[in-house]
Amino acid sequence: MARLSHLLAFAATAIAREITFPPVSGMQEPLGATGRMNLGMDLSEPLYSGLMTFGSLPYVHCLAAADTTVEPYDIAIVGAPFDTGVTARPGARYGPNGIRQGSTRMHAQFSWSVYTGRNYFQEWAKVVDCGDAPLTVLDNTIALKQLTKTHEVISARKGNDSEFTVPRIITLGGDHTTTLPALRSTFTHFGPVSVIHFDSHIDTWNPDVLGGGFSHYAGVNHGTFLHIAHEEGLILNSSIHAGIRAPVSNKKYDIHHDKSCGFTIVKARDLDKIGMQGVIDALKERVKGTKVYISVDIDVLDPAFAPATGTAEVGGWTTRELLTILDGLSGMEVVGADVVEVAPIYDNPGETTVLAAAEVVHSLIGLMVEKPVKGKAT
Ligand SMILES: *[C@@H]1O[C@H](CO)[C@@H](O)[C@H](O)[C@H]1NC(C)=O
Ligand SMILES: *[C@@H]1O[C@H](CO)[C@@H](O)[C@H](O)[C@H]1NC(C)=O
Ligand SMILES: [Mn+2]
Repeated sequence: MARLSHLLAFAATAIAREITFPPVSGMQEPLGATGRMNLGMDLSEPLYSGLMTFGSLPYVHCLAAADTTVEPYDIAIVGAPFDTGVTARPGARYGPNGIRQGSTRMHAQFSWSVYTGRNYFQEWAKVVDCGDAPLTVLDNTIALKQLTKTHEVISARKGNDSEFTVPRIITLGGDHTTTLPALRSTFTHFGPVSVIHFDSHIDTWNPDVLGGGFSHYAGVNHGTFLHIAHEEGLILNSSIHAGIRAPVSNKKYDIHHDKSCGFTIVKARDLDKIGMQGVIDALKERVKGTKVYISVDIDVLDPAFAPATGTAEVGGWTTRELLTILDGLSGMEVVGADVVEVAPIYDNPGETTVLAAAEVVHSLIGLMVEKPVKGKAT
């Protein structure tokens, strides 16, 4: 009993203990060299609070009605929530906001690279988030037209820079079908492009092979869009895949057909032989002298690094390897880019996939900032 009363007495003192916070006036000295932190209460720049945009970039209503004045921008992020063109697990319609969620720790004021010493958010380009394209889930034909129109509208707005007047777009997918409207848009402003296609699958399948061949509608999907882009004359025969490892459906035909669509292949395990610099050199050599579209299917990463995707294939690259290869492409004329096939519902509590996808987007922004490109306005 004596013991118990002892304990109770101890508990009483513990409860009575008060934590005294310093007075708020103690925060009134400038904390940062810029004085930005004055009062410790600068509420103007949210970090994982407020309405979510990619990297807390300013939101611009890029799709506003034609007679509305929209503030100019140079690089636009736009979401393409579409996943009804998949042949395996669906879920990429939630990719755009998943990638934004993965970017919440990224901030324009806090993005100085320890590798390059640069902060791509604070150079010549005004980078904005346009939100998502409104796409119907009930009819792919209509949805892809809506996305084509979205790209048309966003790329036809004024650049903030007076010299490089055609804004470039980075699309957050969406399944890989969403790259087709993006390529139609780059064709309008920049002509045919070489595609650097990071993926575990070739995605040049003939619609008659992948899609059953029973309707045109079925033939337009996330495994055939590069065939269609080739057919429409949107891409050059100096295109290249990187990270390929998934099996093909026909021993000879698929690979032969892939070549005729303008592609060569760096396979996933080529990295073990030629190293990251070897891969970078192969990509640079292939697209030399042309304008480039970079499409990153997140399934290029091993499922250990990107489990949240529709058609996962083991034996892929690590996040660090992919980022090193992407950053190694600096100096290219990148006229459009995307990160696709992010299906957040399969992610883990550590948000492995969306964190990787957001950093890939950051690298793509970097490539665009490093090399401004002149396009033709419409
Ligand atoms: C946009 O253009 C204006 C006028 O040229 C310039 O002062 C401003 O710095 C630009 N904004 C960004 C974010 O680059
Ligand atoms: C690519 O196309 C160009 C122009 O049509 C042609 O001259 C060239 O031989 C082609 N290259 C390959 C590798 O097919
Ligand atoms: Mn793909």
